[in-house]
Amino acid sequence: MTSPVDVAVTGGAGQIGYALLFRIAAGDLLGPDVPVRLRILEVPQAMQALEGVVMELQDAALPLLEDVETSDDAATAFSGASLALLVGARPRGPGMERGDLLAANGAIFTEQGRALQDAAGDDIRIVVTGNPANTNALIAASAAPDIPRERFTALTRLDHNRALAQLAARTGARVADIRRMTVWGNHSATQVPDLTHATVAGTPATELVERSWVRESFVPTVAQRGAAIIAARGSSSAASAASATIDHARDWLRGTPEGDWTSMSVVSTGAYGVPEGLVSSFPVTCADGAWSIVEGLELDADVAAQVRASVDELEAERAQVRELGLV
Ligand code: NAX
Repeated sequence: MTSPVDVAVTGGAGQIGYALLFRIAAGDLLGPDVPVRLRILEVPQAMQALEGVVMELQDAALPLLEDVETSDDAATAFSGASLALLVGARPRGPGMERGDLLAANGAIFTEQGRALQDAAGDDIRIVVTGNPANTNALIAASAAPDIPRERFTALTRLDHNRALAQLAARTGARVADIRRMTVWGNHSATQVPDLTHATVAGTPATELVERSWVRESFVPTVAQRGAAIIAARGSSSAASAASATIDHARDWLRGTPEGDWTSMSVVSTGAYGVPEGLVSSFPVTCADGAWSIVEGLELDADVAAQVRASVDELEAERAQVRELGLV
């Protein structure tokens, strides 16, 4: 057994939190030999519900779970954390404009960025799941100038996993046979699921599926999947979002498999013409706790145009939060 790792999770009383905390405590993120201490942040009005979740975590008697601490104070929750999964966010309420949503979340992610800088461990790595995830990550990073930029990431792994599932279903392959799927851009309806570099059991995906299917079915199905889940389930994706958050953090910490890559929203280095500093989704490989963007891919003309549109949206979001003085 190695020493325990402190993992902070925000929004622990929410529906993603309910799935995520148990998966972490079961060892799905850090591995079967690494004990975990959970540090959960919630808003004061959700602390009672969170106590119920903590009772259930105790009742699961999970051998790797060393300790659970809860707090409604960000610096207390993030104290000594090596990993922070920022799930809690302000949802869009009735009559709320996008600008109001950015402002409400801006306040949350500014405060949490500062608290991470003040209290988290030197090895802190941050995954933002709470929406608008990419811009929330940008805001948190701006509030924590002493934490290296590359430690702030946002979740597009759910979109990546949805793309894998759609291609597997279309080709009759197993998800495990697919390599090199990519999601570019923003975690929003403008996201760009891209199978042009993917292989299915070693065969290029483009040889197995029609271009018309990609354009008319694959891309819109993946991009609209969140809305389809809400329509069917009456509430938004939760277990799959938790699972993707685990996949993202696990691959970052423990590495992507040889010959494959994943999709993560990371601070742009200027690759593929994405303006430096924007938090955008790219194909990345991970090793030794660090990610690197897969460089040098040829972008299909359709994909390149869609990536430009998604990146334009990210730039517009950045301009809005700049106006609000958040970055
Ligand atoms: P819920 O509303 O069920 O839970 C959110 C929880 O966060 C609540 O318990 C709330 O009290 C808490 N919270 C709010 N502000 C907080 C703060 N300042 N500090 C700590 N906790 C706070 O939402 P849930 O379905 O769990 O979704 C959470 C977030 O994930 C939402 O922003 C949602 O839009 C986003 N998603 C992101 C996805 C992605 O792929 N990036 C996919 C799934 C999901 O839609």
